[in-house]
Amino acid sequence: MSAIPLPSALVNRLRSARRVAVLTGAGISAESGVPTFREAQTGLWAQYNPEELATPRAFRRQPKLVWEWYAWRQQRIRQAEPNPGHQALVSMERHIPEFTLITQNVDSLHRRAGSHQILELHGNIFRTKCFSEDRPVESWPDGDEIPPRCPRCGGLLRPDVVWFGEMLPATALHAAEHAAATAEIFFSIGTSALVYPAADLPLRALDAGATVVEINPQPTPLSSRVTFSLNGAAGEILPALVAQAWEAI
Ligand code: BJW
Repeated sequence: MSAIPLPSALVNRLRSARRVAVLTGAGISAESGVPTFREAQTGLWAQYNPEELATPRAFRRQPKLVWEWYAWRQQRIRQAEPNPGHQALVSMERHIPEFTLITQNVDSLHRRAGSHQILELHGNIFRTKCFSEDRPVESWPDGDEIPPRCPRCGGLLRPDVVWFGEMLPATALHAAEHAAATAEIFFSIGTSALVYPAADLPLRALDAGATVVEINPQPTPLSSRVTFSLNGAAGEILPALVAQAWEAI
């Protein structure tokens, strides 16, 4: 795996770096079998555009449809296991004194892999909250109604994720912005870099003078601006990078 050729300037910079921030997107979980956000849906869901389901408007109009879409995705994620890309980031965290992992993913795979410092910008698919009160709800009585109702106020329950037009969790976003503005190396991994404010983070890091590295098999709006654009799968490039930085010494 470490035979993958990587720029030696990047390997050397990573080996001596003290502050590193990493932004991940759906692409890092693709090799675990979790479909990326914008890839074609399969089966029953093929007719729906994910960007049109992940909005408060869609939930208001068709709460059952949206709840069932998330239930289907939860089931697919439960069957998935973290892959070598997630595991390489666990290893990187051990080597870097100030390491921040910022994820747009809602799938908990970084946590399941063993990463510790994780900022979840778009929430988590395994948490639930009340659509009316915007408060977390951990349990509710069994019943036939879909979605179930909030045991406190009777409002509809929804997944605790961030939909288009909604604010990101302020504490996580501020911490991510700080990490981007102070990192020596910033990685943008497996994200189409289309969704804001997450897509601003690598640009902030560039403005602050960081080395910015993109890992993606496809070009994105960020590709032409980064210091190193590594064209390939996260599950192959990240383990090779970690091996060349720390195991090959
Ligand atoms: C691999 C790989 C492998 C494959 N290895 N790579 C500024 C300008 C324009 C618009 C806006 C703006 N600021 C805000 C907006 C509006 C909006 C927005 O960004 N719209 C854009 C679409 C234009 N943003 C918002 O509404 C955000 N809220 C906000 O800004 O609040 C303030 C505000 C409110 C109202 C008005 C103005 C401001 C909220 C955004 C919430 C996003 N939520 C979602 C859903 C989460 C729940 C769920 O999962 O259902 O988050 S949308 C979806 O996109 C999901 C993802 O986290 C996110 C990013 O997607 P990601 O991860 O990049 O996935 P993909 O599928 O797009 O890409 C996968 C990539 O992997 C590809 O590039 C592949 O090539 C690659 N890949 N295999 C490495 N093996």
